[in-house]
Amino acid sequence: MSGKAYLSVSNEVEAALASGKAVVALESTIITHGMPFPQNLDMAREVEEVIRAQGAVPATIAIMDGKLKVGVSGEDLERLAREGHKAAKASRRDMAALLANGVMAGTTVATTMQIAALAGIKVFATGGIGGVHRGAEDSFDISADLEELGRTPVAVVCAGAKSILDIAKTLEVLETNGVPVLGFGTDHFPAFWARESGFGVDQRFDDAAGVARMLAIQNDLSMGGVLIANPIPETDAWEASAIEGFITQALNDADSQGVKGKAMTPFLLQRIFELTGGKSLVSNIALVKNNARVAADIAAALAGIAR
Ligand code: PSU
Ligand code: MN
Repeated sequence: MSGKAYLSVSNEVEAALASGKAVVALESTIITHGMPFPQNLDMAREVEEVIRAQGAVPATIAIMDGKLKVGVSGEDLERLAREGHKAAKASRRDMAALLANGVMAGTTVATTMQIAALAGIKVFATGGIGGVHRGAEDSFDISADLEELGRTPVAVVCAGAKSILDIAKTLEVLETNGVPVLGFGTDHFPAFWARESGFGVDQRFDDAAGVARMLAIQNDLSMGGVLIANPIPETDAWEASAIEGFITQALNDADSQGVKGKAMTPFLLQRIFELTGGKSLVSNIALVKNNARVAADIAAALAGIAR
């Protein structure tokens, strides 16, 4: 049996793929572990709306009912949102066990990329990717997202990496793994809530058509994933210095509570949400919607390139 046998693709996504229409994959760990209920459900619905408004088809991806679901129904979206942290967080290594046991799981960037590739989806929008954690020289905590980006041919539109991570080391590992880091309308690699991280990107593209040309060539060269860094809109952005104190506090709290491994990123996000009085979440939702819009435009441009 091939991996495709575990896919459950919605009729809408299947029809879009069959006719060569633009499709944008969306992850679900951001729903189950990245945001509290009910804002997570509102976000998931709004992001799908943004993609539809651009004329593309959204394909939210999750592991549910023993299937790799591509394009979850409104009902399933609500199940995921309500399940929250009680759902599993599916990284690449967890997939087979979760399918075998029929466990509901949000899919991380790594797992969503794998499933999108299985389904034939080339463009994926999210908020921020996982990366090399601060102190990784001791903890060895490096997200599987970085390895997946190196091997799986899906373009991931994100707002860079959060400074809960070590951004310098994250960019180094991306280079080692052969992942192109493109700036969408920027020369700066963004830091999620902040538009600049102090680091640059490899190449800048100012429109979706340019990115689509690059992706077509990447595909011809049989290369892996591409990271497209799209900064948070100005109106929702924070100064890096304004958020740094909250990040430091959250990291200290994680340390004193002994938080480790896959619980780390969700813990830090929740703690920063609390410390900012919910304001980090408003920005988080704004940047995901902005990424969805750009991803839809890139998917449409890619669909328009005659192959
Ligand atoms: N960053 C966010 N929100 C998220 C995540 C990261 O701002 O929800 C999620 C993504 O699904 C990402 C995962 O792939 O966390 C990375 O987790 P880890 O660091 O355990 O690999
Ligand atoms: Mn980790």
